[in-house]
Amino acid sequence: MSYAPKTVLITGATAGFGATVARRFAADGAKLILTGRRTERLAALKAELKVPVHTLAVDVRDRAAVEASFKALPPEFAEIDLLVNNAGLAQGLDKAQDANLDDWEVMIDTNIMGVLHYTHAVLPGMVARKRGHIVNLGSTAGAYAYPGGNVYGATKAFIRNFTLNLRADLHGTGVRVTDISPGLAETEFSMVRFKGEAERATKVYADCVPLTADDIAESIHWVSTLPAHMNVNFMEVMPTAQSFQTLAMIRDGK
Ligand code: NDP
Ligand code: 8X3
Repeated sequence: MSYAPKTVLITGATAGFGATVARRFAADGAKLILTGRRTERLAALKAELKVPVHTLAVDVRDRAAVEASFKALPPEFAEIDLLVNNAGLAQGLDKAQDANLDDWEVMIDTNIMGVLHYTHAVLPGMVARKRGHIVNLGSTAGAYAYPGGNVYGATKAFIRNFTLNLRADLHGTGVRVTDISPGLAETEFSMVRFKGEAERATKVYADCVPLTADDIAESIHWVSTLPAHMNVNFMEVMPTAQSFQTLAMIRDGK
């Protein structure tokens, strides 16, 4: 028998995967808690969706704000069945030796600390209720190194390892945990990575068929609606057009 989470919290619901996951669970009639920094987009999504929506205009990096927003949850939204730790970003594609330390800090604070802030906030309730599910957005970048991936890839490797460690700690509680690791998917991701350089961002998806936000929303929906006895630990999804290259070698000094 399949399972339907009744209350779903999605971080980073103002764009890309997060907005699409919100629409997917709204189609099921779930109550939604949606977060992001762009308040006008949160308001527009709330107006669009025909289900109860509670918005939290919170920066995931701000531990105190995340904690306060949980304490202030209206009672009808307090019992969270599914947390989708989606908010995240890459900043820059420079090699480590040329990279900006501020960019590294933003990626670590968002992709690692943001996930920890939300995970820490939902776990006590999920464990007490003996049900719940945390879906973390990893990335193929966490498994396969590429030039310029450096800290972004390392934050996603953290997600993979943290997800498995959560599984170990949550043994016997009934709480499920999943790492969904997409490959190349067309969202606002590259616009953010390249700090608004539209031409550069568009080239990332040119002349190929990348994943879409819908593809990943369907994947997240599938793992989150499986019967309670099934836990997908890790799911890696690539566009068919994407695969692997060989290891690099310097030959004759070139
Ligand atoms: P988008 O840029 O389209 O969306 C990112 C979302 O994260 C936005 O809603 C943004 O909201 C939110 N966000 C970013 N920083 C913060 C912050 N400090 N506080 C709160 N919210 C924040 O990217 P995607 O949808 O593509 O990415 C979603 C996740 O998927 C990320 O974790 C990304 O690393 C991962 N991923 C993406 C892939 C891709 O190719 N697109 C592939 C693999 C993984 P706002 O700006 O309003 O705060
Ligand atoms: C995003 C996918 O390949 O741009 O996580 O790093 S990639």
